[in-house]
Amino acid sequence: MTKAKETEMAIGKITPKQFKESIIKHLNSTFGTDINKASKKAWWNATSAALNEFVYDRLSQTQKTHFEKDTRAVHYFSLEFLMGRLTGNNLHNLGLFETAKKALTELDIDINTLVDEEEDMALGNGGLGRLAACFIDSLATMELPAIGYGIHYEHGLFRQEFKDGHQIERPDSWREYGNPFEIRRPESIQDIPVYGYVETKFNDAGKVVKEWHPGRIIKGVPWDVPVVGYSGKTVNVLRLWESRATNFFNWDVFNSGGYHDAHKENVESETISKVLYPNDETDAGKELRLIQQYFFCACSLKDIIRRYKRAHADDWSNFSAQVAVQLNDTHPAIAIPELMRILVDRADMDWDQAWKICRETFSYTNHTLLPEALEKWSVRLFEKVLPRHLEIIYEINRRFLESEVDAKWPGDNAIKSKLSIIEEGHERMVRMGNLSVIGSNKVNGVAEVHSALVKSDLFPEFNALWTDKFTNVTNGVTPRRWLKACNPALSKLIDKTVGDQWPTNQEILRDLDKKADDAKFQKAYMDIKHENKVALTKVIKELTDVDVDPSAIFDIQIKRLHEYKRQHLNLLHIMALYRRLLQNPTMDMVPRVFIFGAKAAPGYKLAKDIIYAINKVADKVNNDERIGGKLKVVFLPNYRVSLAEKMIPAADVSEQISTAGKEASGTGNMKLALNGAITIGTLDGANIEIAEEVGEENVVIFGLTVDEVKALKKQGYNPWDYYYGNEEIKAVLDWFDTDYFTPGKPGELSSIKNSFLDGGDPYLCLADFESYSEGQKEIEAKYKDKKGWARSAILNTAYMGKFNSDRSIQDYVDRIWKLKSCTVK
Ligand code: 26V
Repeated sequence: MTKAKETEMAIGKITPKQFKESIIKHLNSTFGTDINKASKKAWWNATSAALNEFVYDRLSQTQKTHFEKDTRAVHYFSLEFLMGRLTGNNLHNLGLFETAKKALTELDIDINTLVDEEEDMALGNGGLGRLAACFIDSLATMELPAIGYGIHYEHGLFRQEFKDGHQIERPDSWREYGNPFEIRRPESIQDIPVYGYVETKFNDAGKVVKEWHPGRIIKGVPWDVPVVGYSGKTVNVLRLWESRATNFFNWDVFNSGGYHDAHKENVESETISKVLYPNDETDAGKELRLIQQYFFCACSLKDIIRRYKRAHADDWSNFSAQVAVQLNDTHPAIAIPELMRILVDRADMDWDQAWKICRETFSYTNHTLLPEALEKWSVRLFEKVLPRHLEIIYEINRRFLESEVDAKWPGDNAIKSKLSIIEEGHERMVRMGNLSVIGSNKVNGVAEVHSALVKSDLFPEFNALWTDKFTNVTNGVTPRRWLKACNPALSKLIDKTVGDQWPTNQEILRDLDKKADDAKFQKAYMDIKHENKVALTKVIKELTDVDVDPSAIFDIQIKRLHEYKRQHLNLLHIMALYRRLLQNPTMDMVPRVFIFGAKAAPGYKLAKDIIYAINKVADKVNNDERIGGKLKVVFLPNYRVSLAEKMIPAADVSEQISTAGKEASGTGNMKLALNGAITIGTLDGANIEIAEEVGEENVVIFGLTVDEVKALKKQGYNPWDYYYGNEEIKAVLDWFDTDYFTPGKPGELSSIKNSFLDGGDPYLCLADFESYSEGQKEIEAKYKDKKGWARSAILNTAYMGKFNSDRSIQDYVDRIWKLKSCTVK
């Protein structure tokens, strides 16, 4: 019998009673407590330990099989992995959730309370990091050999609190009391050089060689987080690097009396993996961020090469056949010159051969077109931190411009300066996007429209040079976490209706369309939605002390706070509704609760002002008896994966209202639609593909298209025209200048009005307002038709198969990685 079969049987056979005994055993002998005095944390730890017995078994079996078969693998390099909680997910993926639930019930413990003990692993900012987490779930589920590589941050994304409506950032200490889902691997520590200078020498054969004399060595300690595929056959790893000082003290400095200097260097080395950087516009901490990027890429490449050499010794000829590296945005682009350095300086390979290997190894995913988000590093900083890499980048650039660019556009200096990795200007900069494109085998965007814009607007000349390099892989989300685990009631109804195979074959959900008009099924589906809303109502009360009515429309906008995502357009419409209600208190309106969740980057002033404004409007609206509870507004603090899991199943309406051309894809849009929320959205990112899949009658599309946005900007957009041209817009904007929402403090919200008018309304909120407002009326009209709404909601769940991250991964496999699955015995 195969090991896999054995484990499957062991998992299948374990009874709640045995699981219960295992929990008690761990409570006693692993955590030194007992059932009478165990704390909540101890119960959670013991349950996790019982679960890990199965995880570790499959982990070692997976590693053994991959090693024996010497499989080609993909290495997903990402500065962010927004994993969320793992207990529930791992139980579900191993098929142990119901068993554990029963075991815990016998111990008088509610499994939902227990899993709430776990801190989120919030090692990411938002969409990009959560995508990486969905992708590694899919890779393991599809039995593909894969490793995620990233940083073991001590502090993840900050915890958000509100103080009088203002965002306050607090440190996130997710592993302060330990984390049962990570294993430290001191046997695989790496030493990483930084700073210093480069010496040019001649070797014995008279060839010029470069020797880098680093100024400091940092130790990289790996932590492995098991990634359990659905059904538990393959368990891959996410390997996260923690930085440590090489020696606890620099003894020479210490002995000569420089205790503080010696200590300082240690602290600096250990600072590297201390904290995740929030998306921010400030320059603060730039040097540390560059070192973070290099640190984890260098550790990971050494780790990959060590593994490769175990099977291939010093023969590099199979390297790119065995190793695919996916760069999650440009953050890990430094891996390209690092691999060149290893091959040319250390392995003594000639440049062309090394370059060929590099280009075959790397591929790059672009996740944004926003100019301010495109990474550039000053040459000066590069020279200080990574002097040898700068030289290598110059050489990559020289060869590229002199051969490839000049061959296509002879003598065209304008094109050369545009395609150069080095940007000339008052301060010379290294363009990480250009480096990524030049050093990669494939470049992809994350939704059809975005990938088209990557080609036409961001990299048109590169696309002319290498048409085949550019491709699209539309994002997806894992239905295991984002339907099965977070919405158990709906999942059970689906199991009953179309069978339980949909978590690995989401196309099966399509069969639900047969039930879309079935009154009994509609009732069952909408009853579940109602129960989920009741559950969220309790969360809202706990977090904000606001009472909301679960029979109102739950209208949800959850995502990072950014002007391009236009939470402030949502706010304008809320204020307009409020004003309409004040003018006509008997107005016929379906009660609506507008629910927000969003963190603003700590240095992003206007984003924080928008949070404050929403909170202040919420205070006023929620306590205004004149409007009879028809309108409520709540902003839930500390939006994160585990809170998303409670909000998404309860959503009726999904707000996806970015300015067309700005949201690369979005993935929250997919999660919400999958759980039966109707999208109100612009033709942007994956919204376009969602509308295609679920059908135009099951979404509400509004606003300018990408081409219309471009045309309007070209013609000269003037927000004042809308201010003077629309009485409602004018009244709402003028409201910001009064003290209506901030009693005694007029002007506190004026920065929002100013951004729309003097600020030029860069994201065209005023231009889209009317169309948005009409779209909201359409939502309301649809909602009034109970049967029509239920039908639309069901069809959203049914037709979201395309947005399963398994499909995305299959596209990567077919178009980019050329990877084969591997059955683990
Ligand atoms: C970065 C920055 C940094 C500077 C200040 C402004 C700013 C704004 C946005 C970003 C995001 C960078 C990359 C990113 O997270 N992109 C997101 O990737 C998701 C997964 O592909 C995708 O669904 C989102 O649409 C996209 O915004």
